[in-house]
Amino acid sequence: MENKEVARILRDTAQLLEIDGAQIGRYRSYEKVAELLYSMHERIEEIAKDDKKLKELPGIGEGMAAHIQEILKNGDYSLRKKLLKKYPPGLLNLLELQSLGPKKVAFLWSHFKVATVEGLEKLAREGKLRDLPGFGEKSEQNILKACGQFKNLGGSGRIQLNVADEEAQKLSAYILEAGPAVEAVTAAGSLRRGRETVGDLDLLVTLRPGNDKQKDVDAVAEYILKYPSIEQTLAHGENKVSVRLARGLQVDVRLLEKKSFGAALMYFTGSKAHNVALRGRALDLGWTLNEYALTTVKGGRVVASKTEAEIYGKLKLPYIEPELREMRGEIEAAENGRLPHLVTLADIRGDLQMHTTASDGHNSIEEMARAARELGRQYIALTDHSQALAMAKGLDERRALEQIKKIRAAEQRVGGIRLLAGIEVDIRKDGSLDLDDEVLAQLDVVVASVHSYMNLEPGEMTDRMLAAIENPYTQIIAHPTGRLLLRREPFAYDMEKVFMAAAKAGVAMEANAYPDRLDLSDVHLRLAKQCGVRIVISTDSHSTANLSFMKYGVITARRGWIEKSDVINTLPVDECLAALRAKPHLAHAPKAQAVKRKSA
Ligand code: DGT
Ligand code: CA
Ligand code: CA
Ligand code: ZN
Repeated sequence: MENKEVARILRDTAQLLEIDGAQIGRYRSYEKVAELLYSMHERIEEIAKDDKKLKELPGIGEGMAAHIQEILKNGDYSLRKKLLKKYPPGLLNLLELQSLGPKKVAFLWSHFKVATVEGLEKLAREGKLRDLPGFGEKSEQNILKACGQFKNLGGSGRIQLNVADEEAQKLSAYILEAGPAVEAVTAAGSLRRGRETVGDLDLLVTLRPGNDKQKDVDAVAEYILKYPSIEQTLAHGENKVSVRLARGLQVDVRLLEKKSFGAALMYFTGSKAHNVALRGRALDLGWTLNEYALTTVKGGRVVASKTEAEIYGKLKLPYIEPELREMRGEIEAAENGRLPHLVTLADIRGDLQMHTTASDGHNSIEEMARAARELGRQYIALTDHSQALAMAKGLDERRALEQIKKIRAAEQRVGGIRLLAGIEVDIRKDGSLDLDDEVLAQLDVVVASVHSYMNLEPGEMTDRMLAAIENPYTQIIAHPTGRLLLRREPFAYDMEKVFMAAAKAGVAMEANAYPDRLDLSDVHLRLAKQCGVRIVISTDSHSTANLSFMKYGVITARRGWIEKSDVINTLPVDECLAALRAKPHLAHAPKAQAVKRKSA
């Protein structure tokens, strides 16, 4: 289990205990361990192999160690389950709402038996909260706002793309072991289209032709239902099983014959709107299209069914990549021969944002470099935070200069990969950058981003971004909208105005590949491209493991119709550097004196 998952279970428990009216010390002990796990670099699963080591961690005594072992063994915790029998799980959603702590949630529960966001929203709208002790009109309005945000952020149980992807890979690997009848397992649905969040998984299992088809289907279905992390079987039909996995993820598995694979893949990849358009097109041509085949209306003769390309071909269209199938103009573009040649993971040569132990990363420069080289990257930029992010040990001028030297030295030692000295410099409230020009001038790559004052009025935020772009040292704006998927809304500002300014100044915009961010989003990437902005796809890695997040950035870019030629880090290193905005040359050599004075 991932640290995050264990932490989540402990946090749920802490919150449920608080609702339950437990002693403060009791629930705080769970909360503290959850916090520790969220921030810890080593895997708890590893540590827990030695119970003694586990107990050496701060805040983990005999009892807590046993709880953690139980969670690692069972994937859940008996106390949490017990509390969830007493209180509905919806209460945990209420706790996610900003402006509602466990005390208020407990009160609302005891008073109104309200346990869902919808229920709470209704009470707030009817004005039933304002007169309660400790609430008031203002707090009622805040609750209403928070409910709206929760729903926008997909609080309806959608999960992040990477989690869906990992679960799909695990389950697919399991199904492939079912026996010789199984030929392939393919993910369809929103996961295949690369949506940033996924509602449920749709897997297609293709079976080899055998003597007794239904017997094979039944045997494979039985096998799938034995998958260890299934929490509940939702449906078990003739060619389909639906299950819910631990942590709520729902999966639809469909078993089918190879001959209808193309039609099924097309149908279950969606999107629904894209399918509807294709079906209409088929009808115009005198055919019907369903999940089994494209057939003639009269007589039901099969026209095409084996591959998607064949079916698109019969519909007089070139193959349309899954990421484009959202009814955002892809069919028209396909008709006119104007489909984009989407960027691919293999096109990526470098990675221009990542962190090391110098700020809040978990690995050294050298470890990051070796891991990136292993993945085939030709160059990376090490971009630790600047001083404003004190919590993340951000670099001041003196440390930034030291870091440049360390990066140069590491490049010599590692070999086979170019290491660029970078910074992720904070954009202050007024749009100025958080480090002196003398230092920014010496860095190979200056990435600028917002980490504070995130709730400015749209006008003020627009001005702040424009000011950052105006600064001649800014080369890339990182995670330009600051959103955190399912947790924080994007900043509200005039995107088009900012993109136009960036294009004019030669400032690139980041497609941040970190799966919690995916920022810019697909829609914003497309707008940026239309404004003439160049794109950089970066992982924003905080550990060597994160370097492989690149694929999520690429798939998001593909959904934004981004082509290889739009993406700077598809270029060889020297061309990439040349494509970044040229920084002004300082009139003098950097003044060591000035730098010293500033940091003293
Ligand atoms: P999700 O799960 O909410 O992230 O989104 P999808 O796109 O995976 O949606 P899902 O799981 O409901 O269905 C998977 C695909 O199956 C969907 O993209 C298109 C196809 N599909 C499902 N229901 C219908 C339908 O009623 N009509 C059509 N034309 N296609 C459907
Ligand atoms: Ca789905
Ligand atoms: Ca589905
Ligand atoms: Zn950042």
